[in-house]
Order: sequence, then C-alpha cells, then structure tokens
Amino acid sequence: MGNPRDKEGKERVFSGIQPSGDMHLGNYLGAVKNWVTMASQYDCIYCVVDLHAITVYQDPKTLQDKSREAAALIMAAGIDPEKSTVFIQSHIHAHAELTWLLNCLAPIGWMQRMTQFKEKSEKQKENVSVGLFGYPVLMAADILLYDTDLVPVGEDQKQHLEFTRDLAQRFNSKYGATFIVPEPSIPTVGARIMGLENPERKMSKSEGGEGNTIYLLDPPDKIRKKIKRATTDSLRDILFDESRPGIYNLLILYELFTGDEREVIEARFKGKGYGDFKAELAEVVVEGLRPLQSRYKELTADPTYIDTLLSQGADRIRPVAERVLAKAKQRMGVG
Ligand code: ATP
Ligand code: LTN
Repeated sequence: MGNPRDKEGKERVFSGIQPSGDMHLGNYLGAVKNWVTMASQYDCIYCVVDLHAITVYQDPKTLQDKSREAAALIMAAGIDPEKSTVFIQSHIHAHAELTWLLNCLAPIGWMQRMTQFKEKSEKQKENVSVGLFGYPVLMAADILLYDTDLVPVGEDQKQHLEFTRDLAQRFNSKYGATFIVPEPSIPTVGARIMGLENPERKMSKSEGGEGNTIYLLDPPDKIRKKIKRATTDSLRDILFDESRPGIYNLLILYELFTGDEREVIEARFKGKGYGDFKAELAEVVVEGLRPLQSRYKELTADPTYIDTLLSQGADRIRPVAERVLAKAKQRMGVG
C-alpha cells in the first residue's frame, strides 16, 4: 500500500508523556533524552498527554500544574519549542474525536491482551475506568493524527506501539490508505530503568515509594540520599551483571550519564566498594541534572511564559491533526 503522506523533507517523530506525577530518571533516560537527540534530525512533536493521565483520578489543580511542569521540563531538557512542537493533548480536540473513530474499529480481544492495562487494573478491580481500558486507542490516535513515522518510547510502551501499528493497518485495509504505520524507536540502553528500592520493577511515577525514584527536580542532597540507600546485594564486585539487578541498574545510570564504556567503568571501580561507587554515581547524577534544573528555573520564572509557548505549539500543529482527522472521517462516511 502506498504511503498516504507526501513526505517532503524530514520524517516526523511524535511522543508523549503523562503529567500524572513528577518526571523521573526513567522518563528522562528512556524517552526524553532521545527526544532531544532526535530533534536535530527530525520534525518532532512532543505532547503532554493530560487526557491519558485522567484515566486514573487526578486532583484537578495538581494536574494543571503538572502539565505545565512536564512541558517546562521537556524544554529544559533541551527541546527548543521554536524548532520542535511542544503542546498539551487536550488543547487539540482532534485527539478525542479520532479516538472515538478508532474505538469503533479496535477489537475488544486486542484490548484485553494489553499487559499494562492488566497490571494497572489489578490494583483497582471494579473501579477501573472505561478510559483506562481504552488508553491504547487514545495513544494510537495521538500518533496517527500527525502522520508519524517514528515514536521514541521506553520498553514498557512497545506493546502499545504494536497495537497502534495493527490498528492503523486495519483502518487502511478497511477504508483505504489513510494513516502512516509508525515505527517504534526504543533505546538499546536505558529503555527500562529500574526502581532504586525495588530493582525488580521499573522506576515509575505512580508506583513505589519516594526512595524508589529519582525525580528530575530532586535537590542534590535528596539525590545523594536516595542513591546511598539504593538496594544492592551482598556481593562485592562492581560489574555489569544482569543477574544482580540493583548494582546493574546503578551501573546503567553511571554509563548513561558519563557516556563511558562498560570496561572502563568496571576497571575504574575494581577493588572499590559499593559505598565509593554510590558516592561517585551520586555526583555524576547531580552534575548531569544541574543544567536541566537551572534551565527549568529560568523557564518558569515567569509563569505565563510556558503557557504562551504551549498555546503557540498547539496552534502551529492543529491544522495537521485536523487534516488527518477530516480524511479519516471522510473515509468512514461521517461528517
Ligand atoms: P506511570 O508510572 O504512571 O506508568 P511512567 O513513569 O511510566 O508513568 P509515562 O508518562 O507513562 O511515565 O512515560 C513517559 C515515557 O517514559 C514513555 O516513553 C515510557 O516508556 C518512558 N518510561 C517510563 N518509565 C520508564 C523507565 N523506568 N525506564 C525507561 N523508560 C521509562
Ligand atoms: N502511553 C505513553 C504516553 C503516550 C505516548 C503517546 C507515547 C501517550 N500518547 C504517543 C508515545 C506516543 C506512556 O508513556 N505511558
């Protein structure tokens, strides 16, 4: 099937982040850091997905604040809002509307296989919202609305990406070539940063205690304390050994922040103890986050500045979403 977009110039990248809590090292190393790298090469759209966040209850005022905070952090991490588009999902109505169209096409059997839904609903049982069940359809709408070629995400989103591809293909084969079928872009290292207290589970906004997660806006002393207390094991050697999840995860953090080769890192800490390694890692993380934290402060000094950038971002990209939505509606015979 031919490609439904006339691709002039750069390929398009789209990704999203939920404002459901504070952004952490997993979000940064698994996703946002790659967003920054991709921004120089692709036409990038980055979205704060507030409609996804409300699939579980959010305090309304906090959600407003966290949405702006997430957008400011994306920019502070190095995304230039002049060159890439940063916007808030609910500012473009087409996301909700395309979701409905796609809902009518998504087989319930596909939905029931989504592991993230199974895990998240496990904790809520009967109170699970229809929205949480439909979460992957909204995500598919986000991606398909912008003729996206590539989607940079962490490992946990792989299944949702496959779902998006399947749904796009299903639509195209029923109604004719309409959507570009996107490819995932998952980092080889950092795609799954684990919790500090519980290195058996991924570092997360919504799970695990305060000590499990390093937030991007944590002050240096907090970062040092969390790393000091991170779970390791009773062995001694500081080696990249996946069977020792605690120390392995900390070494991955060290690798990603320094950019050093694994052998060089292992040689550096040969004969040293976990205490020495953790102290050095803490400094590497504190220094690594320092530029982001100071840019964040500058960006948020005037609270209206981010709002202006966000409304400009949505205004700039809305016509693309509306064009793709209109095409999908026309193909389905509605509107
Ligand atoms: P929640 O804890 O509510 O599931 P989250 O922390 O997973 O939230 P999201 O907003 O759902 O955050 O994810 C934003 C991006 O960060 C996604 O691309 C996701 O794959 C990535 N990501 C999230 N957690 C990690 C992690 N621990 N390691 C690597 N990437 C991650
Ligand atoms: N479900 C994603 C967030 C998300 C997203 C997207 C990511 C919503 N829409 C579109 C990439 C592309 C998550 O990280 N939990």
